[in-house]
Amino acid sequence: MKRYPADKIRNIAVAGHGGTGKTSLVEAMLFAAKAVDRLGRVDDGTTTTDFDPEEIRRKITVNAALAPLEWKETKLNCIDTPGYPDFIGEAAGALRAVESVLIVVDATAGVEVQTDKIWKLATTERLSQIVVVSRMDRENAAFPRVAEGLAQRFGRQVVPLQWPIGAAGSFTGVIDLVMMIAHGPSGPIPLDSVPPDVQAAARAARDRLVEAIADTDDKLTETYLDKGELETGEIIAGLQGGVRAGTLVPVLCTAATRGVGVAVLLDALSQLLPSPASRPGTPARSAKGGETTLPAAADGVLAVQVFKTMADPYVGKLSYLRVFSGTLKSDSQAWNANRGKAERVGQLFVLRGKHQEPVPEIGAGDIGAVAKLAETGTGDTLTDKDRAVTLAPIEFPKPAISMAIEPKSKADEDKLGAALARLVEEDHTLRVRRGSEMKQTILSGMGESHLEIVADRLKRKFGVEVALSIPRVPYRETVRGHARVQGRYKRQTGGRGQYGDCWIELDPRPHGEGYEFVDKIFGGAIPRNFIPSVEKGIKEAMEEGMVAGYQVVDVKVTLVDGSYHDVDSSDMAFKIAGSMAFKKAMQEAKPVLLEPIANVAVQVPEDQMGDIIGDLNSKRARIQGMEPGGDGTSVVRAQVPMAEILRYASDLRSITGGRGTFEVEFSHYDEVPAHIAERVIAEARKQKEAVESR
Ligand SMILES: Nc1nc2c(ncn2[C@@H]2O[C@H](COP(=O)(O)OP(=O)(O)OP(=O)(O)O)[C@@H](O)[C@H]2O)c(=O)[nH]1
Ligand SMILES: [Mg+2]
Repeated sequence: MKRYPADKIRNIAVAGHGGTGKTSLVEAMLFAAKAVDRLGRVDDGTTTTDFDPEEIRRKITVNAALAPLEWKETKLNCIDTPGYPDFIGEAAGALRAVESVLIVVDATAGVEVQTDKIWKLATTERLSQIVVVSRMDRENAAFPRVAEGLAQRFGRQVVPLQWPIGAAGSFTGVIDLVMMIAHGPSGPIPLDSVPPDVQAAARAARDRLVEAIADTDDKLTETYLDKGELETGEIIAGLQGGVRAGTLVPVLCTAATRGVGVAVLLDALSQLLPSPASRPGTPARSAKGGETTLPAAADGVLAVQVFKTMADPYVGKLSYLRVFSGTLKSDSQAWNANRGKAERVGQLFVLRGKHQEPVPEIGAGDIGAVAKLAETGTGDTLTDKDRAVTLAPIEFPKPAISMAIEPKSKADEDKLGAALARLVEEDHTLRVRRGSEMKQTILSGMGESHLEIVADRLKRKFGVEVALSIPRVPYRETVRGHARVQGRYKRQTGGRGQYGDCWIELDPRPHGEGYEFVDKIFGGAIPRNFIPSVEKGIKEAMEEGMVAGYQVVDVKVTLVDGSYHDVDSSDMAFKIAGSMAFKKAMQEAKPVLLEPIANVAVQVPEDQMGDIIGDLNSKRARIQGMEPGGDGTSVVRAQVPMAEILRYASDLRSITGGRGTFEVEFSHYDEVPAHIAERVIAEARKQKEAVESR
């Protein structure tokens, strides 16, 4: 592929709700532009952008993938993104690399949950938008209804640029409302050949389009009010200006798998969307501390951002990058401004799906890839060392769900840590944490499918087999009462014996105040050098717990008395005595189980509030308040036992159809109600027996 200057490039993320036909549309665009010579199909696993085995098996997009194509003197760098919420992090990365988003909306379903989310992201990132109503050939496809729904949801500036000829099985083409030209299956057809009712609908839609264009600009408004019409030249210029400024969002329609409307869509993308050169420039921070704006100039300071990293056990890692300014050359040196390290840049590629085409350089405004960067991760800036700049970091959504991950064998265990480290590097919505208390490795991600895919990847890419399970709750134990007991350890049969003896008192301390040890030994009832041994024994017993094997917290232990033997007493004997005393004291001092309580904030559409509160109540929640969350949503705050919300991401998704979001943070420990404690204790006993019988 030849090199295009910045003003001939359009960078476009294709985004939208899951299953709306994004991948099929990208494939159809590649085919129409002759970038591929056969039209792949999602259902056959043969598309360019869903090339990963996980995508082929599930028939959904999991990874953002590149699909550059050439169309009438311009290069369109399309990025196919996943629609399922578990993989929205991929869309977040892709949106950073582009000026525009093509939002795909299904012709039967209309605006859906993920449409809203992408719309918000696109608006925050100030991207130009075009909507395409997809799958127009399906039963019940209804362009007018979907277009009206879009305008109601997002405003009147979201307006049809085309009118469909027919719908469902008889969808055969589109009328371009600017030129009033009909496009049939194989090129322009006379407008008169279109049924009269379609012509009439198209004329009415044209009036709305012209009005919306006039609205975007004071001068156009004046002309329109004067003449009651705009000239074609004014309409086109107004359209371009409005789309570039984000004040106008044209709506088009396609049936990608049949190739209807695809060429006209490509025309619109190349004519209406901004080029990197037409944007005001990219904000960056210079090494000296000042803010600058970088125009997309090939001879400017180098500013390249990695927006996606793919771990590959054989090729090493592959970094997807966007050049914002300057020119990145193959086999060169660059400076990683985030890590303050030099980076060797190897062979650069233009990437289409998994197909790599080596190129000598990638210029400002363009997108490409490079393998085996040693120092650079997603979000990092590569720049010139002596004029270093840093681009704003990419914000990824926070993980919503956690699972415990366990290797299936010893061999798996040895490889797991390194493999996880690689996957975390490629996926910024994934976190790994070693839970010290429960001795489990905890994997956090966007949803259950996300974590299942991580498990698949571990196996396929790194040969590591793992099992996922709900994490164990870190219960704790404490006491409510007082006890005074003796712990005495005595072995005196032949040879040198063992003798240790102590008296302790055990008392509760307020929640969260921890453990306290008080030494009240006077007159040498226990020699000073053995007192640390007694405490060591107590602390070890505390780790093991007494009620259900959980760590004991918030207790005060007072060492009050004891006795020793001149020859037989030892560190070991006093440690055992301490441990015996503590276990006995726990039993006598009314032991109880504590559980972690979380502060939870759930944001949902107002009309779903009742369902959410009902569900929270069934989870032993204490509702603390409600407040408006903006945009027709409410936020409910509650304190909920951690044990009840381990699968809340899935519960919330099924109650709200994906409209709800939530945040959880640890608050404090509280006593487990008796009937639930019984269950936890029984469960712990069962597990202990299972371990012992192994
Ligand atoms: N009838 C019809 N079906 C289509 C069309 N485009 C896509 N489909 C089908 O819709 C389903 C989903 O298509 P995809 O292209 O995978 O949708 P997607 O938006 O990429 O899905 P995700 O990436 O998983 O969000 C597949 O079964 C496609 O064959 C179309 O124009 N007409
Ligand atoms: Mg897809």
